[in-house]
Amino acid sequence: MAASSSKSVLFVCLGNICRSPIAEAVFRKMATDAGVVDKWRIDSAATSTYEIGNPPDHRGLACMKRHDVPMRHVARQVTNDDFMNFEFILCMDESNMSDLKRKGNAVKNQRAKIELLGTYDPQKQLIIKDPYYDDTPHSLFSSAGKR
Ligand code: 6LJ
Repeated sequence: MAASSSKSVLFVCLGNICRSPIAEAVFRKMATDAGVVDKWRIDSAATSTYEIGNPPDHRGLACMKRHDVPMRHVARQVTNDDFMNFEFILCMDESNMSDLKRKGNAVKNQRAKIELLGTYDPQKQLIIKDPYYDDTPHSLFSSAGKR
């Protein structure tokens, strides 16, 4: 199947080590469980250069392990081609959104529909906040309940 006709989604956050690799891993698991993973191109990327080449954050890796969701990824930045090659670019917060809109405007033949991942949340939790500096029992990466 030609890349342009298959279904494709790119998850994007600031550094591509916390939120977007988790979204990618969970989406891939759901597609796998639904038997449609071969129909999809699924990837994630960063708006920034901060963590290029790095693996996912250890807190997210631990969380995915607890939930039996495989996650392996190497952080990369979004490219001009991403805006032509992906159907959907799903990001986490308004800062990601404005960065992506600005980058996308510099690309001719943009195909991607840029949206907040939170718009697909049935409970409409629209913004998925940057957890980088979080280490409280209420954070996404809470280690409470680990033992
Ligand atoms: C340029 C200045 C910033 C963050 C993150 C924050 C900070 C991150 C990070 C998310 C994923 C040189 C690089 C910010 C990966 C790394 C530390 C600063 C990096 C920021 C502001 C509020 C909340 C979180 N910036 N790395 N340096 N998020």
